[in-house]
Parts: sequence; structure tokens; C-alpha cells
Amino acid sequence: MTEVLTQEQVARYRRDGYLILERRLDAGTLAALHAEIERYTAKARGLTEGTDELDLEDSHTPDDPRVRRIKLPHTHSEVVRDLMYSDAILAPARDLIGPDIRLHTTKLNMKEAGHGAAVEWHQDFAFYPHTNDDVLAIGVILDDMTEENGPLMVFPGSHRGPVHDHHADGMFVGAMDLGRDGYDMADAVPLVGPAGSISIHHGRIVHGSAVNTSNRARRVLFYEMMAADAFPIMGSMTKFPDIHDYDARMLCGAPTLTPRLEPVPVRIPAPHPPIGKTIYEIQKGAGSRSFDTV
Ligand SMILES: O=C(O)CCC(=O)C(=O)O
Repeated sequence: MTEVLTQEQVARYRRDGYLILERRLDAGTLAALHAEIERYTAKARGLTEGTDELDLEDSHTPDDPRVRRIKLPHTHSEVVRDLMYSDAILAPARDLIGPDIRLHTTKLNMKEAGHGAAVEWHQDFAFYPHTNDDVLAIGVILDDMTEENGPLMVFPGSHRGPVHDHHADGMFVGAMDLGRDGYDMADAVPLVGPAGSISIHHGRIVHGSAVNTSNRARRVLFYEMMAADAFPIMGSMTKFPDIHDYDARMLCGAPTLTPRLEPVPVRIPAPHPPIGKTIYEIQKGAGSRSFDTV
């Protein structure tokens, strides 16, 4: 029995590693999220460097503020936090990874018109390997996401393959070398859909996105989560101080002290740059790039 997904959607997710659920957010919630973005971007004016809340584009200046990411928005935005606990987010997640779910992290990637930064190809599971791969990211699509404005792109089925090398010069850089790993960009699928839609991608799927050179913003709010019995493996780029913190991350269902060990491929993301750097900064260490920079 599922709550919101059809058996066909569940089967498709297992096969392809992603889903798009169109128009899942009501207009009021979408408007409230847009208002939150306005509130945060206003805070960027005058800043000379990023803050705990805001990650800034390389081209940001105090007079021409450019926010690249709102960091951990569930910790400072009630709107984002309320949505995180809602069935709009959790019901499809439960249909895919079961009733007991912990939060991994949240982020709102901005990709403003004309300059929003690219994210190089990677697998989330390379950043945070776990004892099983019931790990996924739900993306709340806040602007119409089309092929033009830097949509998230995935390689269907790649979540069933290896965890690829994300190192360069002996350091974890959070980016793959597509050519070396046998992928052809032409096989990537853009995840498109109208504002208010939801994307879901598997933690092991290879994904990335290009610079937004269009004249329309592309903002996506990501909720990343895992089954309660998926425990992090050494070197994970997300640090959980203790079991109390870990259990405080329960989004629904019951916590456990018994990790489920599955024969999933794992690479240790170490040594890695200092914790707290965003993916945009970490990926600057990559030896080759698939996307332009701004
Ligand atoms: O915003 C995007 O297009 C990519 C998001 C992503 O993969 C990430 O932030 O890890």
C-alpha cells in the first residue's frame, strides 16, 4: 500500500532513480516560499562575504547582491520547516523509503537569471555514504524549471551503478569526471516541471546542472533524507555530533539503534576540505569541469 505514489511511479523510481510529481504545492505555500526568498535576498545587500544563512555567488558585490544558496533554511525559516513536516514532502518519501525517516539536510539553491551557478556532476551518496541507500532528495521546484534555466539533470539508472571517484589530487572534490566514468552528456535527462512541482532523486543517481544563462530564475528547495536505519559511514561530509542530534532529525516514524547493512557500493569521501564549505566551493578543486563558470 502506498500513500500518494502509484505502483507504476514506485517501479519507475526503482528503475530510473528519479520522479517528477507535477503541481504538488498549493498557491499559498508557493507564494510564502517566494516571500521567504525575498526576505533572505534583501539581507545580502551590503554583505562582503557569506553568512551562516547565505552562500554568495563569486560575482556578488555588496551593491549587486547575488545569493547562490540559502543554507539549512529549515533552521531559520518557519515556512520551510513547516513544509518539511507536511505530507506534500513526506508522503512520497514514505512510499519510497518506508515510514521511518530522518532529515539529512536542507538547502535552497537559487540559480538566479543570467548567472546562477552550475553544479558539477556528482552523486550525493559520494558525499555521505550510508549503511544502505534508502537515501533521497526531494526538490521543491519554485520557478518553472525548463531546459533553458539550468534544470537539474540526471542520468537515468545510474543509481544502480557504482559510486564514482569524486577525488582529484588525493582530495575529495565532490565532482566526477564524466568522460572517464563512461557517461555521455547527451544521455542526461533534464527534470522539468512547472513551479510547485516536486522532483525526487535517489542518493546514488549521477546529477548536475548548468549555469542559468536564461532570463528566468530557477530556484529549488531541497530536502535530503534517509531511512532511519541508514547510518553514516566514516568520512561522511555531514557530521552528526551524537545520537541525540541524530534522533532529533526524525521527520516521521521511529528511530532505531540497529543500522540496516546492505551490500551497497561505497567510497570514503576523505580526505576532504573543511566542513561547512558548500558544494560550489568544494567542486572548485575538480581537475576538469563539464559546465561553464560565471
Ligand atoms: O541545484 C542544482 O541544480 C543541483 C543541486 C545539487 O545537486 C546539490 O546541491 O548537491
